Amino acid sequence: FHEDVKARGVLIVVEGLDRAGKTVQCQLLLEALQQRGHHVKYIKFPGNTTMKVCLGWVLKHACSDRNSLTGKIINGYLQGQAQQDDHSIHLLFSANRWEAAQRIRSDLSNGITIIVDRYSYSGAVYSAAKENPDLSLEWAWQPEVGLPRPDLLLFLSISAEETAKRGGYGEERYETNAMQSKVRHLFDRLLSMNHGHDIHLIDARFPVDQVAKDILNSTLGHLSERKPLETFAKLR
Ligand code: 2DT
Repeated sequence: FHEDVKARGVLIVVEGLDRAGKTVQCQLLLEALQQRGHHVKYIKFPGNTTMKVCLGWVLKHACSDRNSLTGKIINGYLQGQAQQDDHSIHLLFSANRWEAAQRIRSDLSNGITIIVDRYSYSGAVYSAAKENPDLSLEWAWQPEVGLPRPDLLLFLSISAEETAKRGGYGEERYETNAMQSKVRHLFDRLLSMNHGHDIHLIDARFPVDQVAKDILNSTLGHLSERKPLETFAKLR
């Protein structure tokens, strides 16, 4: 007896430094997949921040709860309006993902593919980049263990120097050269520890259209995902 189970959606995460082009590329990927008849959603973490890029588009498509408790606190922190202990804010960023986890699972099981703009990888590396001696990358990863693990991680690869050339950073807490260089280094370390993961490095120095093409090519091969959704494990 062969039950005709509806294929689940695919969990796609887009990561990279500030100004690597994540949000624009998420938008282009969403449109390209929709044109091919896929049911696709876009979500972004943290769920409640000032949307600098294509504001209207993000507001229309983002389904994460912009008024969640953690979202509001995170927003105030990123804008420099409130100070937070490094560990405490770290756990709130993680809680912001846990708030969405059930929704992600149910959407995927209903056949909806989800494009996620930043996820646990940003969560771990931005906190570890603060170089607080009590907040290692391993410590920072721990609260992510058990969250849905993406089927595909698209890492928009670009150096901190090159992102700086894309225009002055805004007002947000982490938008400095020194911070971005540490973040880049830690992304490399974290990705190298995620053994067995389907990571695609996308050269984000190219023009938008070229990057979009590379992303679509990397994605198309993953759209018939049928293995069960996995969860994040401890770092090895
Ligand atoms: P955007 O500029 O993409 O809105 O990101 N960050 C993000 C963390 O420190 N921890 C996290 O868990 C996540 C998802 C990266 C806002 C900033 O928040 C940082 C940049």
